[in-house]
Amino acid sequence: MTTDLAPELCRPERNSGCSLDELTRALGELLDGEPTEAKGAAVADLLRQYASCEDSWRPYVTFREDTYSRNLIWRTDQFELLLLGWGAGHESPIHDHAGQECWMAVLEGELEEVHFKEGDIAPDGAAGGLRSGRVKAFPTGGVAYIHDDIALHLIRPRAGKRGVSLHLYSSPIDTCRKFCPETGQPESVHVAYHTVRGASCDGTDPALIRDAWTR
Ligand code: CSS
Ligand code: FE2
Repeated sequence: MTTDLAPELCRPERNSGCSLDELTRALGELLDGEPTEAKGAAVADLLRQYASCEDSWRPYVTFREDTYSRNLIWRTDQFELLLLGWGAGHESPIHDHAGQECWMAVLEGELEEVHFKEGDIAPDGAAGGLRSGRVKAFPTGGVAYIHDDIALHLIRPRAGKRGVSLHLYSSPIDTCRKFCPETGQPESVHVAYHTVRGASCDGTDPALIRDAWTR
């Protein structure tokens, strides 16, 4: 583990007893071993249950002017649990999920998901544009699932209001592709955290945090 990182950004030795930690423990047990459809359904159930009756996430969410916030709750080699704080008018880029599975539970507000498909690459290598697909709204308590075989997507809060969502990626996503909405041209981007369990890490190299949470 790296030593030059503030202790509050390192993975705690023990779970604190907050019920988000109960959720991460249950998710860890469930996601151990090979992924199956039954496990996927059970993950969605756990997230739905948490979203419908818990607000232990509130101390960990942040909001920013410039973009939606990415707040790390827990990370192992198998999965990553993040809280995202969406301000009114924020929107994610159109992006993929680096071959990983993504579940999103809405904890506050209503979030909209727009699907996209990549067009065929031209013989000269030019991107083939994007075709937009279905648009679906997820109310508080709703759970969405996506994988690259299903679609690319973008996420945004609805109705000029803010929103909060809980994201589970299995495995963690450190780099993904974002797509130009006009041309469909992909670009590889490193993703970063704004906070780790409530402690700001703005300006900290995300690779240091990943190393500190990898055991
Ligand atoms: N994948 C985006 C959020 S939409 S699923 C992210 O992690 O920033
Ligand atoms: Fe996404």
